This record gives sequence, C-alpha cells and structure tokens, in this order.
Amino acid sequence: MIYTMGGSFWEFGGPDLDRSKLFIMIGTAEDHHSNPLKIAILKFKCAGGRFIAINPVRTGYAAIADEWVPIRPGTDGALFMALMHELIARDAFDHEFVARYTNAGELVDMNEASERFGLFIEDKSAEEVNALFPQNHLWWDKKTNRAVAHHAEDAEPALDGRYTLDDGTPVAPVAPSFTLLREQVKSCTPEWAADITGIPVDTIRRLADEMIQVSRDQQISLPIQWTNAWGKTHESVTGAPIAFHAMRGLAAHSNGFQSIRALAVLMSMLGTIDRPGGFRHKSPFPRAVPPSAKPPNHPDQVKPNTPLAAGPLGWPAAPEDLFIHDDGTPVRIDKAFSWEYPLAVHGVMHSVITNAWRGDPYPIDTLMIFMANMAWNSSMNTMEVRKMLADRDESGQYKIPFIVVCDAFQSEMTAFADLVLPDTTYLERHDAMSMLDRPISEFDGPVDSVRVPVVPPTGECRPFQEVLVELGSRLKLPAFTTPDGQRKYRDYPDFIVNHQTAPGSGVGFLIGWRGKDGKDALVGEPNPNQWEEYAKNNCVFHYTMPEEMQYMRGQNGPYLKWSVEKGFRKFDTPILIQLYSDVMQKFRLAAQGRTKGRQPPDHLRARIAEYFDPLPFWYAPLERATTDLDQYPLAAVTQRPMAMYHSWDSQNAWLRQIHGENLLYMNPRMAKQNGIDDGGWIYVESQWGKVRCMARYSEAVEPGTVWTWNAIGKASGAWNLGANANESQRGFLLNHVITDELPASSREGVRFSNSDPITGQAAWYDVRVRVYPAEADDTLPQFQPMRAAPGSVGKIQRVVQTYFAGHGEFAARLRNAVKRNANN
Ligand SMILES: Nc1nc2c(c(=O)[nH]1)N[C@H]1C(S)=C(S)[C@@H](COP(=O)(O)OP(=O)(O)OC[C@H]3O[C@@H](n4cnc5c(=O)[nH]c(N)nc54)[C@H](O)[C@@H]3O)O[C@H]1N2
Ligand SMILES: Nc1nc2c(c(=O)[nH]1)N[C@H]1C(S)=C(S)[C@@H](COP(=O)(O)OP(=O)(O)OC[C@H]3O[C@@H](n4cnc5c(=O)[nH]c(N)nc54)[C@H](O)[C@@H]3O)O[C@H]1N2
Ligand SMILES: [Mo]
Repeated sequence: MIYTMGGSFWEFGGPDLDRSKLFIMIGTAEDHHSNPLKIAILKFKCAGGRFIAINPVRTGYAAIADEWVPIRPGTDGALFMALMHELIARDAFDHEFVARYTNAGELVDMNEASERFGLFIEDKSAEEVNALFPQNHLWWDKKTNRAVAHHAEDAEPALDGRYTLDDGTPVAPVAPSFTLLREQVKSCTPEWAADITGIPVDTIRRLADEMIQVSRDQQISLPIQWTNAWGKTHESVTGAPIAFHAMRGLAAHSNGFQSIRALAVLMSMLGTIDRPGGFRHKSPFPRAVPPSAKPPNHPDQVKPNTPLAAGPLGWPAAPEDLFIHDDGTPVRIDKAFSWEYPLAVHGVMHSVITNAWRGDPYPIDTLMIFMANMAWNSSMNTMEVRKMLADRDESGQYKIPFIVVCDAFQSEMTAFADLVLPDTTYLERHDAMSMLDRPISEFDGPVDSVRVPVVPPTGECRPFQEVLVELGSRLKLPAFTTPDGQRKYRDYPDFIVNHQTAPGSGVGFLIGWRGKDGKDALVGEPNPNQWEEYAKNNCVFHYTMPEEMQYMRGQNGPYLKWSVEKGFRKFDTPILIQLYSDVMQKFRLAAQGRTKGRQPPDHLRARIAEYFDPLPFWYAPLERATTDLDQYPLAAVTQRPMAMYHSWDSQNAWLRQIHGENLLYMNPRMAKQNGIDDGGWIYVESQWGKVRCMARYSEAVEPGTVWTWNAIGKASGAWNLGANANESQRGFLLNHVITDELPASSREGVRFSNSDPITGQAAWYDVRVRVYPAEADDTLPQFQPMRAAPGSVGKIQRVVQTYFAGHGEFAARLRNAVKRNANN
C-alpha cells in the first residue's frame, strides 16, 4: 500500500469507524491495536453500521460480523479485481477523486520502441520540481483536446482513450494510465473471480452493489474548509463512508503485494482515502510514494569503521536503488533489496538462518538474535532450522559459530545460544514508542508514548537498550560520540531525550514537551525533564492537528507544508495515489532488457518481468505450482489467539488456562469425508513434513481450509514448563509443515525463499496439506526436553511466587528498590 498511496494499515492508518457505514474486514483476526479496534467495532455496530468479514475462517472479529464471506486462501486479489471490474463497467467509481488525486489521468508512453515504454511522459520543458517525484507529467485536457501539465488550472483530464503527442519530437502514442487499468480489469469478471475465490457470482455482484449504493446515497460532507496542494480551496470535506481493513490474511501470501495493491486501488476508486468514513492516515503518514529513504545500493557503501552511507532499510524506486554487487548478486545475508526480493522494505528475516548455514551469499561468524523466537514460531521449516543452528562442517566447526540471544524468557531459541543476554520485561525498563519508528498516532494527529519502570530488574537482567547504548558508546559510533571523541550519552533515557536526527534539527525520538522549558510540541530543543513530563501525563503525548489539516493529507497544501516544518516529511510535493506504478514498470523494463541501467541476472528476468506489473493483478500463490493439489487439497492457516502474544505467555499461569493446547479446526463435512472424529488424533501432512495433533469440528471454516492458533504449541521444557506440559504434549506448531524455500522451478533453476517475489514477505499462509486419522495420545514432533537455564527460579521459589503473584513478590521488590535507592 505504501507503494500505492504512501500509507498503509497497521500502525500507519486504518478504518474511520466513527463515521463509516459499511466496514469490510479482510484477513484480520487480531491486529496490532486489538483492544481499540474492538471498542471501535462495538461502537460502529451500535450505531447501525454494517460489518462484512472476508476470511476463510469465521472467528476473531469476524465472529460478530453481519455477514461472513468465506474465501479460499490466497485468492482475495481476484475478488478485488472483479470489484474494480464492476465499478468500471457500471461507471460507478469516484471520478472526481480518481481524476484529481490519483495518477489516473497522467499520460503513459505507449511507444513500444521507446526505452521509456510504459513510464509517464515527462515534459522536458517544464520544471521537474523534485527529481524523486517529478511534477512534470502530463494530462490530456478534454476541454482543449491537447496535452497539458497535470493539474493545470481549468484543465479536465481524460481518463480514457489513446492519444498522440505531436510536439516536434517524434509523434508519441500515449494513454492516460486509467485506460490501462480499464484494460487490465476487463477480463476480471465476477464469473472469473467466483471460480478462483469460491465466492458465488451473485455475492460478488452484491458486494459491488452495496459499495456503490453506500458511496452514492450516504456521502458524508463535513463543514471543514481545506485547500489543496494546487491552491484551490474547498468549502467542505467529503467522503464515501466505506472503510476497509486488511492484515496478515492478505499479506502473508506470496501474492500479497499485488493483492494489497489491488485493494488499495479499489479503495482509491471508491475515493475513500483519508476522507471521513473511509481509510485515514496516521502521522507521520502519508509519505511520498515510495518514501524517499533508500537502502545502500552498492557494497562500496559498507566499509569497516565507517557509518553506512544510507540507513539499512528503505524503499527502492528503481533498479539503481538495489543493494547488489556489480554482477547483480545480493549483498545482504537475507538477500533483501536484491533482484530476488527487490522491495524488501522489512528485510527477509525468516531466511537468515538458512542462508547463513548454507553460506549463501556468505557464511557468518556471529548470529545475534533479539526478541525473536527463531528456533520456533518465526521460522518456517522449523525442524531443519533447529538442526542448522547446531550443525557442524567436516572439520567439526559449527556452521554458525557463535549465537547470542537476548530474550526475556527461556524460549525455544535460548537453547541454541552460546551467550544469553537476559533482558528485562517491559515493566522493568524505559521504552519509547517513537514517531521515528512504528507510530502509534491517531487519525487526528501524532501520538507517542513511553514506559517507565515500575519494578526493578531482577538477577542479571539488563535492558537491551542500555546494552546497545553501551555498545554504541564503547565502539565510538558517531551518533554516540561527541566531536572531541567523548561519550555522548550516559544511558538510554539520556539518549532518548538528547538525540536529534541532525544537529539542531529539534527532531528527536519523542514529540511531547520539547524545548528547554517543555513548552514546545513536535519539534524543539531537547528537554532535560521530558521523561518526568511523560510520567506525569500517563506516559502519552497526543497532538491534535487543526481540523483543516486532518483530511486529504496527501494533497492538502497547508498540511504538506506543516509536515515538512515539523520534520515528518522531507518534501511538500503533493502525494498522488499511484493507480499505475511506474516504479514497477522500471523493474519490468530492466528485466526485458529495454533499459541501459542495471539489469537482472538472466535467470531472474522472466520472474521480474512477470510480477512487476505496473497495474495490480492476481496470480496463484507460488507454492501451488510445485504442489500436487489432489494430494494436498487443503489450505492450512493460523490465527493469533486473543489472550496470547505469539510464543510468549505460556509462562503466565492465568493465560495458560485459556490456551494450554491447540487443535486443528476443520469443517465437519470435510472431516467426515476423511474419517476424522471431533477431538480425534490426526496427522496434518504437507509435502514438507507432518505433525500429529487433535482435530476439532467447526462450522466456522470453509471446507477447503483448516486452521489453528499460532504458537500455542511449545517444545518440551521450553518456557520453564514441565517436560510433560500440555503445551508440548497436546499443543502443536504448524510451522513444522511450512517450507522456508520453494524448490527450483524449470524457469529459474534456483531455490527461492517461500516469499512474495516483490517484497520477500513470508508466505506463512500458502501451505497445502492433507489430513488423516492417527492412533495416538500426544503430538508429534517431540524434542528432547529443554533443561531449565542455570540461575532460573527454583521449584520452591516458583510455588511461593505463584501463590503470592500480584502482591507479595511485588511488595518485596519495591522494598528492595527503595533500599537500593537509599543506599546509592
Ligand atoms: N493477541 C495477539 N495480538 C497480536 C499478536 C499476537 O500474537 N497475539 N501478534 C501481532 C502481530 S506481530 C501481528 S503481525 C498482527 C497480525 O494480526 P492479524 O493479521 O489480524 O493476524 P491473525 O490473527 O493471524 O489473522 C490472520 C487472519 O487471516 C485469515 N486468512 C488467512 N489467509 C487468508 C486469505 O487468503 N484471505 C483472507 N481474506 N483471510 C485469510 C486467517 O483466517 C486469520 O483470521 O497481530 C498482532 N497482534
Ligand atoms: N505459522 C505462522 N508463523 C508465524 C506467523 C503466522 O501467522 N503463522 N506470524 C509471523 C509474524 S507476523 C511474526 S511478527 C512472527 C513473530 O515471531 P517472533 O518474533 O519469534 O515472536 P515472539 O514469540 O513474539 O517472540 C520473540 C521472543 O521475544 C521474547 N521476549 C518477549 N518479551 C521480551 C523482551 O521484553 N525482551 C526480549 N529481549 N525478549 C522478549 C520471547 O520470549 C520470544 O522468545 O511470527 C511469524 N510466524
Ligand atoms: Mo507480525
């Protein structure tokens, strides 16, 4: 979505349920802000809103939806394409929004012979304004029937047709990009999508009807004056009250990028981007499309004792931004930003261990893991990954020689560590939820927050952020060192208060109570009492923007200027929604050998050319091509349990009573066909492996899908549980049957990570399985029980702690803390 509209779901934006009338939730069960979302849905339903859930499983939020639309996993993109088809066929999209605030009217070079084929025409005589986001694209003006600068005053862009530019240069055939979208969705009829998704044709048509009806009959108009980036003032803010929300169910498939792009384009066609009742951005979003931060683009940029030339992550906009060697091979251990996963904005973490073990692209000497249980639920192919972590070469040396794990609990991962750094829990340290990292803002303005310790750390635990500040200072990294070579920050709280993005920028980690006296917000000098101010104010700072800046932010002139002044953005150039993505086309042109710049290695050309379509499209998840679907007819997915956070919390006696084990949920019709009893033991087998677990009948899952809770199953002895705890004997982990790599196909001849070919996003939900009865009374696989770590709490102490949980232990720690403070 960021590559389409400069914003996204998650922490970056979401549905405006206060004003929405129709809410469509896709592939979401828990999400990051679960409780606020639950409260918002409750209010929405009480206000009479209609809630539709699209999901193969009807649980989580979908349990209270007015309508459940079961869908086959990995096929949502086809549904969105069909909905776009309907909006266009019935001419029921938001013309004004599409024409003015997206790039639908911009002219695309249709000259097959040109090396700019498929890119936007740039008027070389006009000012480019911003090289990263050129503002010299053209529209075809319907009034004067000629090409004009986009957003030229009084012009009305054609969205359809094909034209020729006749400006002295050779005559160039061009088309508004919307024409190409229209052509792209032409064959994506509801009938076509019904075959793929399993959703009846009538339902697809009715979903389109509902969207069209709400957008026509229930328009919202708020009396808020705002001025667009081209200087035109509007008397009101309007919107179609249709809100969408989507999460992992879309993202965690190998076609996730293009499916989500399809959703973003559908939302844009309905005009529901940053308008009341639709999708709303959260500061610092929207950002440019794509944001201007880039990863390093050459191995030269990584030198010993020298800061990286660019941040480690970023948003490539062209092949020139890839982080590759001159021969086109990846530089990073996870192969992110290479031709294999060009837009890997989050990195490709789930492939690090396998790559390091294989020495591809290079071996490593130290693996440092922080807050990630990669011997369990954040790896695929877990059985093999666990072997790799302890595997040796012919000379008896470990293939991954030294493993450092910083964890707060005795997770499965700590068993593989050469060095464990015991972290504190969040109750024992300072933390900052910063706008510079993952924002926690609201629609009406930026928000950040902190944690302050409420109990002192025990034993040898130390907050990892203190460890990092210490390491940075001792290594004399520039950010931690004064110009005369002295240590710059005492500790983490000092770092958070005094660090600025650039000397004197006034932009730091926290936006509240800035300035020496704490009177500034957003930007200002560091305030030595900032932590105290947060602590006094419930640890949260919420800045409310003036109403006229709260909507249409990508194209809201005063907001764009303000966001640059406040350090949220680099440029105030308007952010046009990219219905057509020339970023994609630049990669495709390189793959087709049409450009002079960087080109992919030959074996990757067809792959890049296929997936880097400048317009959204649906393709089957990649694993299907290497799966015998008759043998493995079922899709298997997971869902986050409300009461647990991934692998943690089995150390919590109360939560264990809710989720001490997990079962595989399946449709009774399918179960009976396979001779499986409700509560019976079964094997779940993929072509990559099998697990044994218990089955549970459920009408709330479509017959082609089975599902279970994520990460409830534990390895024996992990989390300091008894070796025979239910979590390991009756619980199971689906990751054992999910592959981390797809076998080499005849086209490329090499293995790829089991990921989206554009972003490297892990395809957790692509696996195909079969199920059959088993004779058993425990789960498989089983592992040698993990032993308790030395120094961890003994049995007697544990019993005492459990008994007094919540009072005795707490009071004792507090007394200790007071004593220690008094002694200091
Ligand atoms: N309580 C709790 N909250 C959490 C977490 C936790 O562990 N526990 N984890 C946090 C993290 S890191 C994340 S990433 C978020 C994730 O938050 P969500 O994205 O809400 O993740 P899940 O709860 O796994 O729900 C995924 C949903 O996608 C559905 N699904 C799977 N495949 C498809 C498909 O092809 N199409 C459609 N339409 N649906 C599909 C599944 O049935 C499931 O309902 O949750 C965060 N919040
Ligand atoms: N099958 C399947 N697998 C999945 C997913 C899925 O949907 N299905 N979802 C994927 C997703 S989106 C995610 S985000 C990953 C999450 O996977 P992980 O990142 O591995 O997730 P966690 O279990 O949250 O825990 C990481 C570790 O952090 C430790 N920890 C907890 N608190 C602290 C602390 O304060 N400090 C330190 N240092 N450590 C702490 C825990 O003990 C645990 O060992 O799982 C992925 N794996
Ligand atoms: Mo996640």
